[in-house]
Amino acid sequence: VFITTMAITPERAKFGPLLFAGDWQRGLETAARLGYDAVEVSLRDPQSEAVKALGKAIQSSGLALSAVATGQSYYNDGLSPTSSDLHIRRKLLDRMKGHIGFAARWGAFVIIGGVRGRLEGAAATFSEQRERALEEFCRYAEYARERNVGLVIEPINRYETNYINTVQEALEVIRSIGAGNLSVLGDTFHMNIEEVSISGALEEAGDSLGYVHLADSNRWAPGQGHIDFAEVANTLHSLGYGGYIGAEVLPLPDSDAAARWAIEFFRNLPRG
Ligand code: LER
Ligand code: MN
Repeated sequence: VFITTMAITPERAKFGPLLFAGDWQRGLETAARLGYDAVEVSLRDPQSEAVKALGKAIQSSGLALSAVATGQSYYNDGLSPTSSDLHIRRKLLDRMKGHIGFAARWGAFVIIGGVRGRLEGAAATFSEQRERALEEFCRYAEYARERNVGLVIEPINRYETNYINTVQEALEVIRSIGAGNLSVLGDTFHMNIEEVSISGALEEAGDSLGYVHLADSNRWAPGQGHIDFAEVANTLHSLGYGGYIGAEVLPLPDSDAAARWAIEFFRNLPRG
């Protein structure tokens, strides 16, 4: 059996697939009422008052915190680990340390997804930008390891970023960094675009699969598009995966319906 979670955010985000954006009280209440085990929160500035209040509310909600998503530091604030500007990389490192500290209170994961940014400018500079990003990931991993926090690297489709698009690439990055607290986040929406086979890619990740986002082909709740989630669930069972499955979906037709459809769908997935 999987552990269910739902992605929400305390702030309006420049990133679509988050439920109850800017209304996290209702997000938490809804997740608890529908019987989710946990919530995943997308945070911008971990030192903000909103995040402090959110932390208290999660603690009293009875829900677990599954993960902290970090992409808003890039989407909203342009902080990227690829940047040649040390000041930007340091500012992002401080943010990531804050996210890791927040996650540590629940033993939650921290996601390295959209926060990677994009390789920009002349193609000749791409490899040094990538190298810089990997060095930053090393710093995050080291800080997280000291706090028993796992980091998950999320392959993201080519229309959103131009590096680490596939599970294969994420595994190579994990191998080259060589930290024991790094694993892969498989998001079915991205995998549907990038991978030859979703199940094949999950199998490739194998023991390095740390976390899963389930969204359908159109990024609506699972069941609203054409991904074969029975096959996905059976593959996860065959891998012995018993971790989180998270609804990271567009708030369509609205957040309430998407949250309800996702948990109902999760409950009806084939059991291992
Ligand atoms: C985040 O989990 C995600 O799936 C990406 O689309 C973020 O850019
Ligand atoms: Mn995702």
